[in-house]
Amino acid sequence: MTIAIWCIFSNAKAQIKNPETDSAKIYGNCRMCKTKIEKAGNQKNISQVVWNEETGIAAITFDATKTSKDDILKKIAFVGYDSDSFKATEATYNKLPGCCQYDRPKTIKKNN
Ligand SMILES: [Cu+2]
Repeated sequence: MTIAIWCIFSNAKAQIKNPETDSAKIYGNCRMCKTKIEKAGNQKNISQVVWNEETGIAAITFDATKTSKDDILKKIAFVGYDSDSFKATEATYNKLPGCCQYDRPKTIKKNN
């Protein structure tokens, strides 16, 4: 299992041209979140996302001529996961399974 994942990872990475690497905080809880976050962010030969379930930090490798970190984070927000740059809609978040409904970052600062 571990070896299989490693192979997929190293293959995809090897095929990304003009690779740029970055990292981003993505909010999520569990292994299922990890699968969905990575599935949303990965594009063959274009981008590779590896999300750390414990830290919530995603390592992002991408072909800078074809996509950007923002594009990737947008795709991840689209399936329900907030990052520091993009927020999932309330409706998308509410559709996540209970175990995946992470504590959302508080971004709206209210002026009292
Ligand atoms: Cu989850």
